[in-house]
Amino acid sequence: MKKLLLVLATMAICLALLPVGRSSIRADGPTPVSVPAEDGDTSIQADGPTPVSVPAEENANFVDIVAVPQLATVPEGKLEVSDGVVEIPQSVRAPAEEVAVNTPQTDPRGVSPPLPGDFKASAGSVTVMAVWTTDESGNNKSTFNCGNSIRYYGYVNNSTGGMVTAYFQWSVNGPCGPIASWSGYLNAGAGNWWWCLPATIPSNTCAGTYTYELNVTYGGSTSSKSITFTVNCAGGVTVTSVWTTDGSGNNKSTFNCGDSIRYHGYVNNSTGGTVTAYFQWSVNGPCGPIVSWSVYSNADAGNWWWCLPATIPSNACAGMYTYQLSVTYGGSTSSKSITFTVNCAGGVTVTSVWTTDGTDGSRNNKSTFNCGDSIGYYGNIYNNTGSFKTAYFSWSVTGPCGSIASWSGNLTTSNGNVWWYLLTTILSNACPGTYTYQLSVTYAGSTSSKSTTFTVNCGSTDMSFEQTVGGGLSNSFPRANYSFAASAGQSASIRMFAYSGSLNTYIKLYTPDGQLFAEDDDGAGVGYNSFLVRQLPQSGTYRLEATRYGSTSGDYRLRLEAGLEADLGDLDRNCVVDEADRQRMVNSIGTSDQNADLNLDGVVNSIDYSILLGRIGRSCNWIEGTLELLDLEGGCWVVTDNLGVHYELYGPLAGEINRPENIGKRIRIAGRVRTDLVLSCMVGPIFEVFAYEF
Ligand SMILES: [Ca+2]
Ligand SMILES: [Ca+2]
Ligand SMILES: [Ca+2]
Repeated sequence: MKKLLLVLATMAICLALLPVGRSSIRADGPTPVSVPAEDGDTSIQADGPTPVSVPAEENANFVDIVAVPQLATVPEGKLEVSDGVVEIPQSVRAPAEEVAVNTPQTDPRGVSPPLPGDFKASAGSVTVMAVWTTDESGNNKSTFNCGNSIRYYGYVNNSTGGMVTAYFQWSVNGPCGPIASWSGYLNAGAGNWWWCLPATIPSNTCAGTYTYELNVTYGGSTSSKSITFTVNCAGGVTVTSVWTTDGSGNNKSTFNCGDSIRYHGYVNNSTGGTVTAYFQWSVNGPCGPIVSWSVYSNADAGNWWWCLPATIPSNACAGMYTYQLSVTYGGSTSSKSITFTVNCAGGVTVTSVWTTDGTDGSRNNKSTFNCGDSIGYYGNIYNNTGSFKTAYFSWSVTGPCGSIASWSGNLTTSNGNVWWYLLTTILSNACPGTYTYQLSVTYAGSTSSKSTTFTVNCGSTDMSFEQTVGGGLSNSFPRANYSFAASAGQSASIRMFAYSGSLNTYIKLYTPDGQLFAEDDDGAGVGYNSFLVRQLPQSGTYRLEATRYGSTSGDYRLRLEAGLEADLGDLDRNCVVDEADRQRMVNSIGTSDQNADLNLDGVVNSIDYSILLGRIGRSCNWIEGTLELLDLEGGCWVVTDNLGVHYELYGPLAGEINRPENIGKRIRIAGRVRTDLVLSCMVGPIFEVFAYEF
């Protein structure tokens, strides 16, 4: 209770130092705010943090804010062909009325072009004798550019001797599919006639070799001829249209925050082959971009549509957005854009937090610090309400020994992305380990938080078994760290004595993975000095923290010895303080034998001898028995040995043993009987646990 009251008093002092309700935000630079870690042992200058508006160029970290769709979310292969087929541009389908059926030519061979060979037709049939292509004036031509006029000619012989109706089919196919087709019934007079289908090479078709074929069917048989011609196009990759849909592909142009959205684009590749083009999707709104994604990708010849599936960020700003798709190929960029609307409730949220080296100029990201280092606690805040809003900000930083920094208060933040920071320093006496920094912002009743962790490495002095170290503790230096290496199963006996000032010693022992393993305040049984014995559970480097109780100060000595010692005075470390130890002590009187200098005052004298004498008979022999919960005094945990003796366990490890799931289990415990303590049950000896095994 004494300790608790002191802690509460300390907390009250610390709270009084905090900038409660203070909002004197200065514009001329950030002010460090630190908060006492513990024990009130800190010299803190409390003041408010300074809001920092983000320079535009430094605020472009929207990639961290919105979920930018990744390539992997695009449907497999990235390319999808509409309706499963290559779409033919509608404009190139020749309407039927454009088919010019020429009047009969009495002497077709006089018409250009000169017809090859002899056109004798078999009797009773309609036969395609020849096909060719010309320009719009009828001049023979077999190489065209995109957009050129073209005429698809056919020379047809009707040997039936009279007018018949036959079925004519024109088809023109190229590397990207058909570019012209027409079919229908036409009357063909007896003799030789030519026919032609006027058309245009589409401006966005693919370059390459095309095949023109004319089929005529009459009387159940079909006659065909085909030729090839060449189309040369400058070629390019262009965006022909863009649109947005919901996640299922239905057209949609008004969304809510959090909705699925697909950004579609229709792209034509008129180069005649597969090329690699640079695709850029960008979506910008009132608070900046919500999507920015680009990729070099192969685009096959012809028309294809692409789509980028995404989600309107839940914290997007409401308003009008512009979606643009740009494709760059061969040095030229083609773009199309459209707008859509987003409706959101709006709020102020934390979107990311991070730590920096704390220097105002460079602000380098940093996540591993040493004690005493400057540190900046940063947070990205997203206000999508459309205007300045005042929100409640709360910074907290906690580590192995509690809080090392905190600040809270109202801050007014502008619309869009803004970052804020709190500059301070890692206390020079902070505990090493992993710290968690969290920033919470509360606005309109809802709180948004982000947290991150960082590491603090603070200097510790190497020490080894059978070594005595020392130093001074004060408000400005309330703890000293020592490191020692040990193996699993090895035991350590540690004592810490004050020899000046008001110092009330306190020992904390941390395992190699940073967990507090054992601690002792006054276990030496001599004044307020400390003595701790433990079997060590892991191999590795342990940290021994020599600290103090309350705000006491003074010089100390700390000694680490190997082995299980029953108590101070178990000089031969055989788990009992007995005559053998007394003899060793007698022999050491007047020497500087540190093993026998029980109170670490630098001399072995009658004081050490009397400490030992008071402990004769104390042992740490193993006890073995069954864990029971006796129905006494509201429940008494005991280990009952084979003689029926109830041992009431004591110390931090007792809490690990005294658990319902262990009732009835056999257990072996090493420790010592404490005759200097009285616990509530009073059913048998009090046994301080040093080590145990079930
Ligand atoms: Ca103490
Ligand atoms: Ca002994
Ligand atoms: Ca001494």
